[in-house]
Amino acid sequence: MKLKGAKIVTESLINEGVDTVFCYPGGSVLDIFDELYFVQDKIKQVVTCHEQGACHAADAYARISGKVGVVIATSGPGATNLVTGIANAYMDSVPLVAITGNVALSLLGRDSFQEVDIAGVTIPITKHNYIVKDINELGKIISDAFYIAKSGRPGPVLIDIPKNIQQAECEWEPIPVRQVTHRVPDFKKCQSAIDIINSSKKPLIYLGGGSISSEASKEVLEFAQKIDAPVACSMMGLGGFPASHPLYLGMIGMHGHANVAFTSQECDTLIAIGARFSDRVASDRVKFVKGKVVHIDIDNAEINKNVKTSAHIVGDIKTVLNTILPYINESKKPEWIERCQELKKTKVLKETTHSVSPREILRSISRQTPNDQIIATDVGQHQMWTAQTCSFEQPRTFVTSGGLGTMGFGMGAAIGAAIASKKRVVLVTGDGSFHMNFNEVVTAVVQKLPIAVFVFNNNTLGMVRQWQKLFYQRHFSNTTLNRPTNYEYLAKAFGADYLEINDNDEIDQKVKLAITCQKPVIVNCKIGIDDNVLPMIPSGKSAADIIMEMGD
Ligand SMILES: Cc1ncc(C[n+]2csc(CCOP(=O)(O)OP(=O)(O)O)c2C)c(N)n1
Repeated sequence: MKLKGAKIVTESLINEGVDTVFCYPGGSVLDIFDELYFVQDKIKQVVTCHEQGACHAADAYARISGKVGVVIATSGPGATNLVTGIANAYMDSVPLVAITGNVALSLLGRDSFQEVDIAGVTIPITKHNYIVKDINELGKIISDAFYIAKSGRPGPVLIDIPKNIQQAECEWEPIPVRQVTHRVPDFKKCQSAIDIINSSKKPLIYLGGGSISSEASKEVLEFAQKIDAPVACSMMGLGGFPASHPLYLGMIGMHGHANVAFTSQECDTLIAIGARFSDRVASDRVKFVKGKVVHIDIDNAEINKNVKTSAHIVGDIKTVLNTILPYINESKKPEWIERCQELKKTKVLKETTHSVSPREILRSISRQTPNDQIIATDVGQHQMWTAQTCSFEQPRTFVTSGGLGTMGFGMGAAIGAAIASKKRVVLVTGDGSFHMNFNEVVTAVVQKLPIAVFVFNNNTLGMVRQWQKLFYQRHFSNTTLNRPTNYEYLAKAFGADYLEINDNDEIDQKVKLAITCQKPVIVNCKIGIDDNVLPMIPSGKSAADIIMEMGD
C-alpha cells in the first residue's frame, strides 16, 4: 500500500509493538504528529514539559518494561533537548529509539530555521543513527533501528526524518519484527573460565546491570548457590539478586558497602557478570582485586578494557550461564562464607545524623512498600543513600542514572516507570536535582500517576558539598542553595499534594500517607545540610583508603 512517510512512521511503530511514546511537537515534526492523531487508541502519547523529560521517561519506560522506549521531538532545539537523555540511555545501555523531525532535505546544511545536525551531534552517544534521505528506505530504517536498539548490548538509536520525507509517499508493507536471538558460546571458549570457577575457594560475584537486561536473575541465583559464592551488586545491578538472600553482601564501589570492599580484596576469584568495571567500582584498576578475574559480558569491547581478566566469556548472560551451569561443580565453602559474614557484621558504619535522618526515611519506605516497589532517584547523596539502604529484591525495581549521573533524570524517569508498570512509583530526589526537572510534576498530575516524590531537602548540592569538605578545604563555592522555593505552593500550583517531614518521629506516618496517596505528592523532607554519604573510596584509591568516618 502507498503511504505518506509520516504514516509509515506510525504504522511501523504499531508494527514494532510500540504502545506508548513520549513526545513534544514542533514545526518540523508536525506531519508525524498529524498521523499520531489518528492512532491515539493504539499508541498512548505522553506530552512532557520538556524534551529532556520525555527522553528520560522513554528511557525508564524501557528499563521497567524491557521493551524499546520511544521518544519523538522536533528539529533544532527539540532535538538538542534530547541529547542528555540519549547520552544517559547510552551510558546505561538502555534500548531507546529517538525520532526527530528535521527541515526539508533541500534546506539541510543551510543554517535553516531550527536546523541542527542532530545525527552529527549524537554520533558518540548512539549505537547508530540515521538521516533518512530516501522515502523508500524509511520503513527498513525504522525496523533496523528497533533491532539495533534491543540486540547485543542495548542502547539508543536516533532517526532524523526531514520534513519532505515525512510528506513523500511510497509503497509500504509491514516488515516482520526481528526477535533478538543469542548465540550459544563455543564451549571451548568457556573452558578456562569454568576451570577457574571450579577451582576457586573464595569466589565473589560482582553482578552488574547486564544481568538485569538479560533477564538472567534465575540463572544468577542458581549459579551463586551452586558454587556457594557471595554476591555484590554494582549500582546498576541492584535488584538482580535478592537483597534478603543469605549470600547477598551489598553494593560494590565508591559508595558501596565497606564489607564488600574488603571481601573483594580477600577473594581469590572475582566473577564479573554483566558488569563493566566502571571507575566508580574499580577506581584503582590495579589494586581493585588481587585474585583472578573472570568476566562474562555481552560486549566484547568491555573485556580487558578496564581490568585485566584471567578468563572471559562473551555472550548474553542468561545464555552463557545456562551453557556453563551443567559444568560448574556444586560445592560448599563454609569458611569463606563465614569470613564474608564476619566482614558484613564488623565493617559497618557508625551512623550520624543531624536532624531528620535520610536513611530512616529510606528504611521506612523499604519497610512499608512491597518487594516489587519501583524506586527511582535523581543524582547525588540521596541516590547513594537509596542505593545503600533500600533492599531491592527484584530486578527492574531500581531506576537511576548510573553511567552519566544525570541530575534531572528523576521526575521524567518516575513518569516513564509509572506508565510502564501501571503502579505507584517512589522518587527520591535532592533539592538541587528536583529544581532541574520539577516542571514534570505537572505531567504526572495530567497523567494521573501516583508518584510519591521525596525531596531530600538539605538546602545544598549535598554530594558536591561533601567533596568540597573532603578535598577542597571546605570552600563551599556555589553549593549552598538557600533558595526560597515554597514546596507547598509549588506542589499545589501543579495540582499535586504536599507533605512535610520535620522530625524523625513523623517519618513512618508521613511515608505511609505518601505511599497511599492517589495522585502525585511532594514530600519535603527537611534533612540536615551536613549529612554525609559514607563509606567512600576516594577517586583513584582502593579499599585500603576507604573513609568510614568524617566530621562535618
Ligand atoms: C546535570 C548535572 N549537573 C551537575 C552534576 C554534578 N553533581 C553531582 S551530584 C550534585 C549535587 C546534587 O544535589 P542534590 O540534587 O540536591 O542532591 P544531594 O546530593 O543533596 O542529595 C551535582 C551538582 C550532575 N551530576 N548532573
